Amino acid sequence: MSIKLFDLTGKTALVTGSSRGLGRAFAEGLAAAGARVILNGIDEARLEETAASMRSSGFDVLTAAFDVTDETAVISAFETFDANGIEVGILVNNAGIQFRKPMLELATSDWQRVIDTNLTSAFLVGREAAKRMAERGAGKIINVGSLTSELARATVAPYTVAKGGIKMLTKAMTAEWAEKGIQANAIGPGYMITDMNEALLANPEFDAWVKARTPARRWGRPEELAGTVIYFASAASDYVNGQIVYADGGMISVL
Ligand code: GCO
Repeated sequence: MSIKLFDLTGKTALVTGSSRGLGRAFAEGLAAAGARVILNGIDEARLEETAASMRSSGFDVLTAAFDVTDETAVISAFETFDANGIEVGILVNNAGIQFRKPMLELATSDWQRVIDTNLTSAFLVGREAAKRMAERGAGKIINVGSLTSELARATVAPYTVAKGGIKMLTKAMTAEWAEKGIQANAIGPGYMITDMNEALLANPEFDAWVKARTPARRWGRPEELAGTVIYFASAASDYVNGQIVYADGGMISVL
């Protein structure tokens, strides 16, 4: 008997911020498990480029360009899904930006921009998805946290606060939506090899610190997160709610 627990055939997954980086890795993992994936971002050209690449791998890919921080745009996007008979059964709230500056020098506008993109967007998109999931009595929401959901690092305060909020938003979603058949959980990636971390990877001291501070003694590769997102998107996690799983080489578990 082949295990169907992790099979996403017949499911549609929306992954926000998925034209590159972790979002693209999540989309590719879900597609490989059988899901139709909807790529999201604000750069239509980049979205189409990623979609074409994934389709050449045989994946079923749609694109939806909208700004996840714009409530009107989010509502309109889901109305378009409705009009086209597209049921988002899996949502990965991945969209996020990084902005590194000490708080004493941080402009409020930069603080707000990070909070809006990394946290409020998860509420805006999550609310629209959950309205429809609740009607169907089923849904999977996977929020993307961070090591900074638990621990702070100097110069990334708004990112840290947003990611801490992602952890608690996941629990708030559980408190209100688990009874509606929606499982909300989170993934906490460690230090991953992505464009967002390019400056850190290029910094020999920071690179050495990550390798010394991580029990696995290396940075993570985005594709190494696919298994966790498939787990949370599949029937294998139907009785799992409000959890955050750290895929971080062990960093969060040691001093
Ligand atoms: C930073 C990094 C981190 C990692 C990740 C760790 O500046 O410290 O960008 O935020 O990207 O979030 O989990």
